[in-house]
Amino acid sequence: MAKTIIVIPTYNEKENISLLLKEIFKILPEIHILVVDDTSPDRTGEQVKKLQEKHPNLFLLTNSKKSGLGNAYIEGFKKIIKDNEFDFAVMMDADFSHQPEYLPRLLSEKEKYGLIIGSRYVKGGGLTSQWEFWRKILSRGANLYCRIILRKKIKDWTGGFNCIQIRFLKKINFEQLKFSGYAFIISLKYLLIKAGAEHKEVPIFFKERRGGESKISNGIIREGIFTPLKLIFKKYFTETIS
Ligand SMILES: Nc1nc2c(ncn2[C@@H]2O[C@H](COP(=O)(O)OP(=O)(O)O)[C@@H](O)[C@H]2O)c(=O)[nH]1
Ligand SMILES: [Mg+2]
Repeated sequence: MAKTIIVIPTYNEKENISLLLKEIFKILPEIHILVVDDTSPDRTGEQVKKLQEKHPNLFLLTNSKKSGLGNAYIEGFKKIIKDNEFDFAVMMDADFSHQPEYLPRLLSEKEKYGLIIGSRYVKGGGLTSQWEFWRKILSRGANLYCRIILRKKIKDWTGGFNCIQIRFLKKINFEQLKFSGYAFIISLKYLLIKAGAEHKEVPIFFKERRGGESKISNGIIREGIFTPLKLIFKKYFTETIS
């Protein structure tokens, strides 16, 4: 039977992680979950360990230092590929911005599409009104910019709530994905589609995080701005030179 694992990167999510994990297992009791924690100083990892006693399908991967969201996903994906037990991987934040009740919808056509995107920018989707104006503009602008530069018909490039067929994940060279934040998510979607994954966007409403603080930084925003250009330059040069 096809098996699915949800990968959740965490850094200082002690106010959210236990509640989130319990809620996911309530909705999908058979699901597997891998939390990738960068030794959060608030002891997020300890909470996961405690829940492991009750949930045998809950795994924890611990990195020794904070290395960014992208690195956490890469570590998680490498482990899943090595374990060779799963067919689908879901990417999900720990802060309730990605609501667990959307999981069944996100997973409902997983056999049909290599990449299913939980999308804020398709009909029926939406975004918290609590986001500051600059964050809304940045997100809208970034997505428009990616659509123009990368020329694929995705509306939500930066959204991190996605379901991926692992057979496509196996085709990706993770060395090309050494980014921390939005740049990682944009590049991953781009490379999955280049590897042959068909995509579909399903609407989600993105909520403000429940507890704790965002880790978004100027560096992450800068990286998000330059990476689509790098991707397209790389494509141009490899296609014209080879
Ligand atoms: N392991 C790990 N997780 C991270 C890191 N930075 C952010 N995260 C997690 O990635 C998810 C999204 O981060 P968040 O700060 O909410 O970003 P935002 O939603 O763009 O404000 C959350 O689950 C964070 O805990 C990191 O350096 N390492
Ligand atoms: Mg968040």
